[in-house]
Amino acid sequence: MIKSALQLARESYKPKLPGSLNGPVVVVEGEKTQSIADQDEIKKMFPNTYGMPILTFKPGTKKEMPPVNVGVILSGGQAPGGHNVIAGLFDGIKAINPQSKLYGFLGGPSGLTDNKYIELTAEIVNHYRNTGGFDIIGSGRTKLEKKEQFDKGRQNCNVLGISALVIIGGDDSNTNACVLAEYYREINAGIQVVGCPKTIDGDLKNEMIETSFGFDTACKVYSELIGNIQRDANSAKKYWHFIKLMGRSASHIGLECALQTQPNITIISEEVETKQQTLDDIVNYIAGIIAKRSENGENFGTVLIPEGLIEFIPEIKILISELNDLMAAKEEELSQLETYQDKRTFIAESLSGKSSDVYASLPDDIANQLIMDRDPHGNVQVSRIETEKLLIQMVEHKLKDMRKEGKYNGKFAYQNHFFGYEGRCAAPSNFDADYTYSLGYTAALLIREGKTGYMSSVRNTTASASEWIAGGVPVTMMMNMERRHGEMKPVIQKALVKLEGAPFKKFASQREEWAMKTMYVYPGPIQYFGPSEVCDAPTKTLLLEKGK
Ligand code: FBP
Repeated sequence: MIKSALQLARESYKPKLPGSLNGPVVVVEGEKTQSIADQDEIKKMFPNTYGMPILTFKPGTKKEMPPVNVGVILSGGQAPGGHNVIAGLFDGIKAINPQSKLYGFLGGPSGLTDNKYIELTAEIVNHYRNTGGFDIIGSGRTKLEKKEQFDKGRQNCNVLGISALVIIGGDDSNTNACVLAEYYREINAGIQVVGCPKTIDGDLKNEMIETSFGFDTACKVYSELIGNIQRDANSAKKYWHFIKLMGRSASHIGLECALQTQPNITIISEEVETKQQTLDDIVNYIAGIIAKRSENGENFGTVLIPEGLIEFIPEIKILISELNDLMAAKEEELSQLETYQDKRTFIAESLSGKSSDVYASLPDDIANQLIMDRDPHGNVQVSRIETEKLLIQMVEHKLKDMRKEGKYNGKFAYQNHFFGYEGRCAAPSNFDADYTYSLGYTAALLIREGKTGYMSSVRNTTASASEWIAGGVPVTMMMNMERRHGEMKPVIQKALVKLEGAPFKKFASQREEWAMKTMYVYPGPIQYFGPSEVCDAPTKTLLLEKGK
């Protein structure tokens, strides 16, 4: 592989570890825990892993330990820093005993059940330190949830002498990791399971998990791009740029990018849902700002749109839920219809009156995108729905009407963009490089202590790395019961944007000014070498959440 000069320079970067991990450590057990809600039900479902204490590590004396064989799995969407979790884990288990081995299951969770793996040697791991991507072993979205899969996984681990698995994933993958941990405990399989919080979407976080890895880098990449577009918009003064940003459900990415770049308009899905705003309300809001800016001769601007928005608009949320049920119930019939038009007609006839009207009102592209296959977790693949184009079309219509009524006299020319895949495999920022290496190293320590059903956790991340606190959080602590595919299930609660939280409040207090005045910020590219205030700063979201 030919490496760029930056990659070569980056290879020698030594990620920082929490101060307490720079030498031998002992584990400290905190208070017993309980789930955030539905305690009785969750306790009953996880009799072996419920209620365990929060763990931290403090300096101690070195223990002689036998070697340990560990398997690692990357699950779900790519997020910058995955390779460093593996590097930290590798270094951590070698520190336990140099004879320890790390196996990487290939292509995501299916690698475990299909017995597809490689041994991750020092040579391989060194090649990937501080790089973006998940290509070291690949990732996948197969769900690990059935007993047969668990049993196959156990057999495959037994052959390799694997006594611990580290699953690097988002809320769904970590929920499944916890179910696996519980099952292996119940049957005395002798395999521990430890999770790591990953997702660029930033929606796997809580009191004990300050942020998911990858969010920092991805937001910095998108903010650089948004800043560049804003500078172009402010130079040419002729386009409105509609920019859709990844984030399957939560709008954390959109909010963070707004805080970093101060665009004219940002839609936050959680606000749309709370205020029960319709598609028309959103269109009127955008068109209103466009018209007002045009009065000052400013026929340009930026609009940030979270990719999950479509599922938060009340009438479309109901439509999607009906579509999900309908597509599951009529799978056979639908598969026999060849064209989208046939499928569309069939669906429109089968929906309830209100949803049928909403579906009929959508442009063909969007109507077709809404009936594309769901992902393995049953979710609509929002990255394939062109919400930004839908809004452009509707805003254009609205402006035409406003012009007829004498309420608009500007020029409306637009460009559309979607930023998602551009950021997911970027070289991790220093924050993500350090954070992920620390998460991997901490996972190795949890394994050394015989722990299972825990998520690796590194806290106090707005302080300098030497003050970070490494430990483990029982996954059951983050769970509640939610309806999934018609059934109540124990799941890790997804962290959506809180309207009463400091990041949203800060944004809400400034958005009107950003809308009318052109106050763009141009963050520029991620810096890896240079002054700490330029290279190491965490996201604004994290700083605001920590009161900084
Ligand atoms: P994870 O939750 O698995 O980390 O993935 C998040 C994400 O990047 C979303 O932002 C996006 O909607 C989705 O993955 C895209 O999925 P795919 O990679 O399957 O196209």
